[in-house]
Amino acid sequence: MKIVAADIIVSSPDRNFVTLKITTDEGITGLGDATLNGRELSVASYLRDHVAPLLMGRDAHRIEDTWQFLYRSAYWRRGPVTMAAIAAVDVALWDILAKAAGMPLYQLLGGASRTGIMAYGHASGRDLPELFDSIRQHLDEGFRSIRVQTSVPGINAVYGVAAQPSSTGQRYDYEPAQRTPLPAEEDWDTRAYLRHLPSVFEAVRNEFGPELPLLHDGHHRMTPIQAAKLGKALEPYDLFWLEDCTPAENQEALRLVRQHTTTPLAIGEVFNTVWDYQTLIREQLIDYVRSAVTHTGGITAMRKLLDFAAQYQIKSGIHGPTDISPVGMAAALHLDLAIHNFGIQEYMKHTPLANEVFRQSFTFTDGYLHPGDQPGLGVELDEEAAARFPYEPAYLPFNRLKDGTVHDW
Ligand code: CS2
Ligand code: MG
Repeated sequence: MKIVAADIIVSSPDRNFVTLKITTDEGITGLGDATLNGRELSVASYLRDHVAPLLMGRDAHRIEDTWQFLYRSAYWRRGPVTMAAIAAVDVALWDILAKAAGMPLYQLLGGASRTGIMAYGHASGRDLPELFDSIRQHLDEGFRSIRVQTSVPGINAVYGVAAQPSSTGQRYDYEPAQRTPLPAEEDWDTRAYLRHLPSVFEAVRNEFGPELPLLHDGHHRMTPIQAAKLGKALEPYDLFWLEDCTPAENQEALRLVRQHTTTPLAIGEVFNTVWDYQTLIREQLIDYVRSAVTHTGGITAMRKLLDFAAQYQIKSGIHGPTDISPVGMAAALHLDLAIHNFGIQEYMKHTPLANEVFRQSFTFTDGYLHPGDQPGLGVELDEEAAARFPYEPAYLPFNRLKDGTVHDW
């Protein structure tokens, strides 16, 4: 089965998405997500100008060979743009293979290892009453695990808190990337955050009890010793995980965090290859791998990464915000269902407009996701609808400290 076309569809139903559609000489098509929030056009160009010509005439079923060819023949390896482009091709070829086999992708990945995929939802609030309402709303929607993000007294805009007006006045509800000509500047104060957050989790535990799995995203903002301090302070509240507690380019930094706290740690959404995890996994410095299929070289690479993690009893916690398209989300769900070392799956719902463009067959029932049993990924792209929403420039915000220093957002 030969590849005869590779089309890159850039669409913006409420937010930008980049989708690769590969077509074969037998008329079977496959989709891959190549969305890199705030840098979407760079991956679209990488695919359109450099990768698509290389795919013409290739055997669509030589997935591993195509992966290695794209990774090694580029000479320049790794990085978010390259690995998102390779991921899109990889996932589209797995979609085609599963469609050709007439079965849902998870069956090709070894079949189902569970009946459903535990998902966590994003609750947030500017204050405790608003946060409690948001948690109740998510429980009513069926979520059985909740990520908690709150505003911090003295800080104007904090990551992950819906309904707070950012410096551009736009709401956070669905999307941190804002359609502004330049990135929005936000403020940050780690000491204020460290003073405030434990009291929030104490209040949430008092209100919702000891059992509800609670997660929190530190969003890369603490130094290793600050992260150690927070992890320790949160131990009484038994978090499912503390995510991205410190920037992890320097993987050894997590040794200091690990020394001081037993709060489980999740890291990896900004990572792109298994190499970014070597020390973290080999030294047991994390408990959950947060990579997205879309940003880590696709199904082929993610399976190898999670197999490596499994040897250290480290589980998956695949990244699933709205800037991972429904195609990328479906790929994650097929992997989630098949792997043994599954931990939890992030689930931020896409908007109705996005669901007009991407017709999905995955389901969410009583807290559990399932990819469905359609052949392939189970997601189709409505190209007419996609054409109605042309690309719109959008940027993620950035942070400055009180003294004007640029800080991790
Ligand atoms: C976040 C993301 O969901 C998460 O865990 O860290 O929402 C992240 O901010 C976005 O993906 C950035 O594009
Ligand atoms: Mg995160």
